[in-house]
Amino acid sequence: MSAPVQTNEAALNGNGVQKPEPRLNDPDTLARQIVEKLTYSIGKNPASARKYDWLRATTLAVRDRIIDHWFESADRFAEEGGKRVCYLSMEFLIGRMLRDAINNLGLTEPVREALARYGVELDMIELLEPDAALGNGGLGRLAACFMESMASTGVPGYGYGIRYVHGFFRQEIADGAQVELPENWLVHGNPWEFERRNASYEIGFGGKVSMIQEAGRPARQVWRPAERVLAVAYDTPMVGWRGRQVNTLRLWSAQALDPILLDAFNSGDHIGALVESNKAEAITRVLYPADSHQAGQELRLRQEYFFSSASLQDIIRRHLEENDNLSNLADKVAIQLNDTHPAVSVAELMRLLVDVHGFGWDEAWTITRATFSYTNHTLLPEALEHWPIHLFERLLPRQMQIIYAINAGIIREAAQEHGYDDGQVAAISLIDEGNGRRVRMGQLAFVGSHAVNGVSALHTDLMKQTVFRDLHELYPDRIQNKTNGVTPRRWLMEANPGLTGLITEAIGPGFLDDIEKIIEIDDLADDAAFRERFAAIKRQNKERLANVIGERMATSVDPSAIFDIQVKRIHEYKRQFLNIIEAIALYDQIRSHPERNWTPRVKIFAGKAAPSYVQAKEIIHLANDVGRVINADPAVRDLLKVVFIPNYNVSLAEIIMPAADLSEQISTAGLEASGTGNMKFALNGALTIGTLDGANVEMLEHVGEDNIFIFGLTASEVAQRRREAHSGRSIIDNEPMLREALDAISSGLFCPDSPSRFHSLVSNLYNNDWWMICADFKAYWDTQRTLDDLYTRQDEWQAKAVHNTARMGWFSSDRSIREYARDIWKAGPGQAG
Ligand code: 26W
Repeated sequence: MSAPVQTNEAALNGNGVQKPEPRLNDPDTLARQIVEKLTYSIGKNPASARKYDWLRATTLAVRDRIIDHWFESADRFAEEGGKRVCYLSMEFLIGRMLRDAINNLGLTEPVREALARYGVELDMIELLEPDAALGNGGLGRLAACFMESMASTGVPGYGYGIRYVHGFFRQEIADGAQVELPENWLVHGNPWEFERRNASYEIGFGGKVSMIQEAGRPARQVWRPAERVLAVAYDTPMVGWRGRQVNTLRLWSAQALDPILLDAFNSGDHIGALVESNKAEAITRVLYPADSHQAGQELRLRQEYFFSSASLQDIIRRHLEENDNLSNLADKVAIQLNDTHPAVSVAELMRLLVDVHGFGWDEAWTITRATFSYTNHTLLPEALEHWPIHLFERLLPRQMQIIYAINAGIIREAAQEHGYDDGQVAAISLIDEGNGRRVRMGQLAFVGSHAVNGVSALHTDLMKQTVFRDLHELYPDRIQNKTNGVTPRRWLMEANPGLTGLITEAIGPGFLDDIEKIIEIDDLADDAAFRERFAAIKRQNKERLANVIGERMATSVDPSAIFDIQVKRIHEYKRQFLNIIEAIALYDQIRSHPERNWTPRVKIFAGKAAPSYVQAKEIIHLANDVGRVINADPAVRDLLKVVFIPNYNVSLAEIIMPAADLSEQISTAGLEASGTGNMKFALNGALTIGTLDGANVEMLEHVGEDNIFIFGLTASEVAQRRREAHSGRSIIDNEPMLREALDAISSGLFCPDSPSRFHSLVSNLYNNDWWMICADFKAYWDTQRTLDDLYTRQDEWQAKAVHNTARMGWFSSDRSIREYARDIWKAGPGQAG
């Protein structure tokens, strides 16, 4: 299992081979080489080439330049040595890559000019690139921002994940309801990736474990899997800012060892001959569309083990190419587990060290813990992974034994050194005995790591008090906080060139290299001329979004209205429902009081619901139904519009973030681990209306309480109400606006064809109000009216918007990565390697 199927052949002696000249970056050379690619790599005559061919040719020409930097990075690492970071993540929500690559290489203008010579517009062709949507939401997008920031801050490393053939589903809205369609990002091939046949590994499943005793060696366990599949690497370069460092994203694809069973085929069983191959390839066929529910299916566990084992085998092989043995593994690599999805790695690394490389248990355990660290991204109980023992045992029998042995060690330590009783032991055990016996992956990741982190200050505190309370007591130094961040290259420079230009003009280009320098525009909030230009750019960005809305949904929205935007996965805890109820209440008020001076508002929603999440899909349906009624009602005179933009993805986010006046971050306090959309919006000058949840708490500290609009229950108040078995009924009875909005929903006003469609959504509020929608309604409503009022005083609003942009530098993922590098990985610039 450990040896690569095809070992790296000894490299042919390349000395004396003349390295190609690095590619030049002037428009002339670029123009020439794009046409070369078009002709000789793609086989298209420039005279008849289509836009898509031009995109491919441009990508290939840009890719050559990336390769130059990629090899430089590798050569530098070979020379200087040091520690690599391996970021193991089931999801990388990268989006499009061309604009990011050329921006980071400083090639945007030369490429634009080169293409213009052939009458080709860069802005047009880049839209044809499919989004790499290998993730669901926040966790996957964070992994993508982190890859970019690792390269930008000079931390050498790899991302390891899965090359899903079908990424996150495409969403259409039919009659108001979500419809899921398969996503097919690889149909036209993927010019960014390189298949690496020499990096392939066997991955086993099932079978038996037996003890063997060889003369002169201690007895050892040998796992004989019943099934084996091949993991094949595909590498994509990840380009850092100014191309200083290019790292590798290595994604694994599953293949059968025998593509076809010839015996079966020859005996006439043509379908059976392909069964093995289909079963193997199924492992990397589709991304699970779940972000808050443990899937519980065997295929998911197979995916997790598949990419964990392949990545570890790859890390070990590379280490042994560069070092004598594995005892110094932790000095040379830091492995970050992005949530528990790769947590089986803890058991797998133990297996590789003990069974395959002959380490004693204790030394292997020391190496393992020193190598791994783990990030938790959610406290929602239904999202915490725990696998039934029988499934785990059947699929991964040796890893199950190892987990038992790790558990025995932890329990022994707790009992002997800390005097734990049975109840306390049950709380820290890796095995949940209460729930049909399950392996708790969070506990496994925790004990197998030297550092465990949450993704915002509040979330980290709550981790210590809730999911990991008992383990935290046992290992009080292990949990630390690393607040999330977003890359300012994609989310400011590329998404908002207008604002980037204005800031550059005002304070010079220094902030491009050190985003915290963006604070230098803070004083310009008092400068009327600057504010006006700032507002004019926002206006242009809103016009661009209004055009997208007009094109995709044939709805017209007025860019002078407040663009009030909530975009993110659809989930009850994120409370899109609260936002829709407020829209209905506002609709009602506008109709009842047409004489008042209403501030025009466009409420914009986008986001996908997990296909099996019934309530989330009802919320989407409601948003669409409400929009249809309100938008068609002449009585509201364009004072209110409600739009749901289908198929939210990274590329759409790049248009939406710069166009927002108001960012909705209204989760039930205590439930949003961090949020990162909140940061993208504020960086682009949106004001936030939000609860004291996740990173909103730290955004408040940075932007100041005058520049953010906080409302609602705090996390501890929510916990208190839940203990008191809070329900919505009495609140609804005493709050006419809320009651009328809910009555309107229940009456079928928005869905006359099926009046009971939303009855269960509403009755949940009366009976239980688990997400505190009723509890927070009034505070939310009042805060929205304050914002209406503020928007009429444009000077004040724009000054606050400037302060938001100016003070968001700290929320760069460069800062997050530097903290991980310094406190957890001990890797990267300035760290002893
Ligand atoms: C097992 C199914 C499953 C899949 C994904 C469960 C849980 C997840 C993720 C942990 C969900 C997720 O994306 N969490 C988000 O992570 C972001 C990055 O840290 C945070 O900003 C969000 O608040 C958090 O919801």
